[in-house]
Amino acid sequence: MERTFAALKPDAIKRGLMGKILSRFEDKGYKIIAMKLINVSKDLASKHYAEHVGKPFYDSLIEYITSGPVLAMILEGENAILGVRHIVGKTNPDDADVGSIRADFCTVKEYNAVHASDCIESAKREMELWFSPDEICDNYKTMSEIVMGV
Ligand code: FUP
Repeated sequence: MERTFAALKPDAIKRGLMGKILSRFEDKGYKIIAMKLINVSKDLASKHYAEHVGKPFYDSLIEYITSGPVLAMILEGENAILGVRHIVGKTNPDDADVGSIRADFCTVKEYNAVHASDCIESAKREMELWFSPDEICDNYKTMSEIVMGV
């Protein structure tokens, strides 16, 4: 079992896509064990995107991620880090596979609706950055887990 961090960015919230995007994660079978709708501070935004400091798109990226609420979450499941990245699709919607969120809902990389951790280290760092341990609700079983007696 793996855990990963994902976030629906302000364009997804403003376009009313929360339900549609979340259903893709739920339909795949990932368990949502933490979630919150938050206004991202400049401090959190700069920590989250620290790897992009100095790049030409950095300032607009920070402006965008702080421009409205973000729905942050932790998803759990088998190979969740890679699996969620596949569902999300490549950074540029033009390169994303049809059927992925970014291909199906987005047209430009600057507004690509969703963030998902890209590796084990990023997932750990981002989960710890966005959530405190008491915000994690891993004390429930999904219906599949109950039926399978897990
Ligand atoms: P991803 O892991 O797919 O979210 O992509 P990156 O970490 O490379 O980039 C983070 C965000 O920066 C992207 F979601 C969109 C933005 N970005 C740009 O605006 N322009 C670029 O050339 C590259 C990324």
